[in-house]
Amino acid sequence: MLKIYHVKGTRAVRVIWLCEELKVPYEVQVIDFSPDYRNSPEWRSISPTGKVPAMTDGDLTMFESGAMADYVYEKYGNGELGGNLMTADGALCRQWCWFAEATFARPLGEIVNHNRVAPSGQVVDFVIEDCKVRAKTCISAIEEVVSQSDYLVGNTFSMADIMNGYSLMLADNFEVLTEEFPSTRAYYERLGERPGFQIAKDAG
Ligand SMILES: N[C@@H](CCC(=O)N[C@@H](CS)C(=O)NCC(=O)O)C(=O)O
Repeated sequence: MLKIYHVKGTRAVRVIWLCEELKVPYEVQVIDFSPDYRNSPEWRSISPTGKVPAMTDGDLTMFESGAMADYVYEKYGNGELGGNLMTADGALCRQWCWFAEATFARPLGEIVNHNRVAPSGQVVDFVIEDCKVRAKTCISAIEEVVSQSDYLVGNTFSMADIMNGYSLMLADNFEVLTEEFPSTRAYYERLGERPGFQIAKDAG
């Protein structure tokens, strides 16, 4: 069975949510998020940079939430929620999946990291503001699409919505998902009604 190493609110939400949508059995192993544990040889043997999430499936051990989602989809998805990469819809789905982590989550993660590593009193407002501007550019890209369709790839819910739903959750937490983006807010609320997202957000 899939084992998803998790800490509440981390990118493991994506993988748990996908498993819920696809009805793939999984177990959640909550780990200690302290720097000490994440630097330990035990955790580094599973996740070499000490980050969360990670996942095992039998002898296979993986890190990177997007790769885990791809694996779950390819192995257990029966073509649901991702389509065929060699079709336009399948290609756009992968485009939005990569966008969610490589482009959209990046400035949001930098806000977390900067707040965490800057010595007390030395958080640089400009850095935070710049990250917020970059995140808003990403939300504008989403806004353009979801003002015309229910989901990121037409009107069919897909893995792209799971990957970006988590990034929007971070954006909402950082108050970057503002009233400037009414269609994205409505889209995010639509995603929030899905039981799989609720279960994944509450897990851990
Ligand atoms: N690209 C990685 C990012 C993993 C990541 O940054 N995870 C965060 C939690 S959501 C983390 O472990 N942060 C602690 C750190 O960076 O030291 C993925 O998608 O899995």
